Amino acid sequence: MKMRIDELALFGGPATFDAPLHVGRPNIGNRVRLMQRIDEILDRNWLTNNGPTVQALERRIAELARVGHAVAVCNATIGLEVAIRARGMTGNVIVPSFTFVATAHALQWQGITPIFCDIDPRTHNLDPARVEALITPRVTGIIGVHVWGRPCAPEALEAIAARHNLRLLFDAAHALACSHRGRMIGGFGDAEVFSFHATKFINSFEGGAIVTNDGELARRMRLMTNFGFEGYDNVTALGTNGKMTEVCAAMGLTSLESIDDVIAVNRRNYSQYARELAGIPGVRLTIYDETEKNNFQYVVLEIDERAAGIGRDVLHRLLQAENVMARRYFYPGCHSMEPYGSAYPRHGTDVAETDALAARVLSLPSGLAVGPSEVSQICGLIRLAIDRASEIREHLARPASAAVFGGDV
Ligand code: T4K
Repeated sequence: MKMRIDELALFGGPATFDAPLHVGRPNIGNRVRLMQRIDEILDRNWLTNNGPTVQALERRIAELARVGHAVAVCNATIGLEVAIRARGMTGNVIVPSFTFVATAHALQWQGITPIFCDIDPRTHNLDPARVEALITPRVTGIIGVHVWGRPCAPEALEAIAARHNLRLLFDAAHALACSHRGRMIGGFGDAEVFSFHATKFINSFEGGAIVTNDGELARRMRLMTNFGFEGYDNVTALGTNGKMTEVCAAMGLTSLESIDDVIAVNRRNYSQYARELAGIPGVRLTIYDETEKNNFQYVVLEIDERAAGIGRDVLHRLLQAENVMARRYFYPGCHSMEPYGSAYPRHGTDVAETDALAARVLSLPSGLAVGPSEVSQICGLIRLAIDRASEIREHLARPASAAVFGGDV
């Protein structure tokens, strides 16, 4: 454990970890089982197009999310695009700016303008009061995002959508196996979309699922993911290719068999981070409601520069130099990314909470690739950095240190 700041890699010391410790390292399930499934797929010679492995995954996801229907897709971005189109969203749609850019792109890709709404800094999610204030005659829907798997005010958004006759979808990319007031995420709004990207706690290499309790909507979304084909030679609707392959479904099913183990490890890592970071000034760990189901996939800090003595960006660079590849999820807000920053420059004016949060957050590594020793060392580095913040600032102010540091903080 490093004790002095001249031992920090930022100032020329050796990195704490020999290899990069990533955020979102894939959790690999039972390899033997995965290979068996892949063998079965090859033996069947049925590789995609609603094969039996995809159907099994869909049943498993519907069961887990306690919904009537699950439509597997090749990734959550396509899943969002399909749900948006199937639900008939047009014109303007209200979304948070504090999200992965896919939420906004899924709209803009289809010529729908995302109206960026600010968040509640306590939940990191859309602030329902602000959503209502943004409704105009051009707004046809709302997409809430359950950021970090924490529910995005589902009842409040459902009430707003009902009051104004708006469509309501949830980007549930982070929220598989999470609950809200005892109900599983998946059954809120018109439909919800999970991601099984490699970096998600359950993965199918790439993939996702749209879930809903609306059978007719599910039927249309399924058609859309397969070019609109309703039987051979019969195209009945505009569609795309959003299908999940059998190999991806095999990975998804195998990954789901380890779900309890992955959640247990995530939870253990999260609790250790909470214990070992407790009391460090200016460092706050985003909390989960322990009375609900959580997947604990994201370990997110908020750094208050005034209290900590150093800002999030200095801490980020300091950790990266140690091979702790912490990430600034989600920075910057979508409103300042392209094409949004140029196309809708004024949309950035009412998202002050988003900008402030995006400047404070730092995601730390967790998952099966991270154990107690790594968590301890990461917490030790954060504690050292903040205990010695004024010396670090002084060091960084020196021209030689700025050169080692890269000079862009
Ligand atoms: N909505 C929300 C709220 C989302 O967070 C996402 C995805 C979506 C929608 C869209 O879902 P998908 O269409 O992807 O199903 C990553 C993921 O690519 C993205 O899926 C995820 N959110 C987002 C939060 O994180 P990047 O651009 O930061 O990925 P990248 O390549 O930097 O990888 C992240 C980390 O994971 C790195 O530190 C390295 C590590 N990694 C990554 C891969 C792919 C591995 O160790 N192994 C791997 O195979 O977006």
